[in-house]
Amino acid sequence: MTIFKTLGQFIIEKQADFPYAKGELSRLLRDIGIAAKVVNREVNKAGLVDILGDAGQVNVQGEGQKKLDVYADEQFIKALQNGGECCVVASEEHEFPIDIDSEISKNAKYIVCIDPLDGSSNIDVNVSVGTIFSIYRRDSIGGRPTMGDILQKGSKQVAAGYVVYGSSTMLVYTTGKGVNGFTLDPSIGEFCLSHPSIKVPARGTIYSINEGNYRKFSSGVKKYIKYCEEEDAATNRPYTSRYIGSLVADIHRNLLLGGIFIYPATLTHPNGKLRLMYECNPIAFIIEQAGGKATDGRQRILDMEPTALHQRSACFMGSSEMVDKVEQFLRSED
Ligand code: AHM
Ligand code: MG
Repeated sequence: MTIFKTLGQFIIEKQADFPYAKGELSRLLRDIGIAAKVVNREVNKAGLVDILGDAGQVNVQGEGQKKLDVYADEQFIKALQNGGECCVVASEEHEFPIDIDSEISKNAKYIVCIDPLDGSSNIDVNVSVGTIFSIYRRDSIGGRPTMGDILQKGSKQVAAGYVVYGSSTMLVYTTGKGVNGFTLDPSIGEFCLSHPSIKVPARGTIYSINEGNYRKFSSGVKKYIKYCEEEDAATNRPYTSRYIGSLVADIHRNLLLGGIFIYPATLTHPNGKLRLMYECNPIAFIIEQAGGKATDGRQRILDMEPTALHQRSACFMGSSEMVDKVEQFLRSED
């Protein structure tokens, strides 16, 4: 019988790698893993129980919330509140950060930014969705954490990860020492190490972009798409176009196979669509830790100075040579 290493065992084993090895970050990651299992259970039942469809509310982004958006948001917040290691949660679903000011969390040092259910427009049609999380350590000492504690650059993340609720459910995370992936074994209810030390190939043959927006792209992005479509045996072109419309699923595929994911600025979304704090930054941290590259077309995403919780950024992420190439086309616009 093959013995798998569980997420819990792996986290404890790696605890000594953390800069502050007191077990707090390990417990926080464990709490996120538990909430992911609860959300996974509900996502899996979708269609059988009354959990599909709209919740009838609109979130801060002006997007209609799905029932599962609301459910996932509640589960992650509850797990972080009960765990005691997190002092504040910033969620896509809430305009303002949620201050966790309780007896058990009074010395908590960690801040979690989360997109509880990413790609939720795909839920009703049984396409993969995900959770994305980003973890910071608070800078200030004493009192309640401030907005400045939350709005840290992506390079200051101490951990980040995503869960993809797909044909199998996986949790992939980094603490700045490489990227590891765990697959949920439903028979034992545990995430088990299945993808150790994930590395994204330096070049791939997949490009992922919503080409329906083609007319709204800049000339550099249009030229890069044309480049992807051209025939060239030396670079294996034409590349394959793959776009699910669930960031986590698109990134997960390109991380494993090699490829580029692009959500550029468009005429209607001049800063792109994806949110810096809980979509771009955590994914950029993972991509870089896997040896890839993540920029907004010019600047490293992890170096961007955040100014607002729900701010957006363009993103070009994945295999390093592919990101270099698209940046060449973008520079030619200048
Ligand atoms: P969400 O967080 O509201 O689900 O939106 C983010 C999603 C990403 O998962 C995905 O990459 C993107 O929106 C797709 O957008 P579009 O439909 O414009 O291509
Ligand atoms: Mg999202």
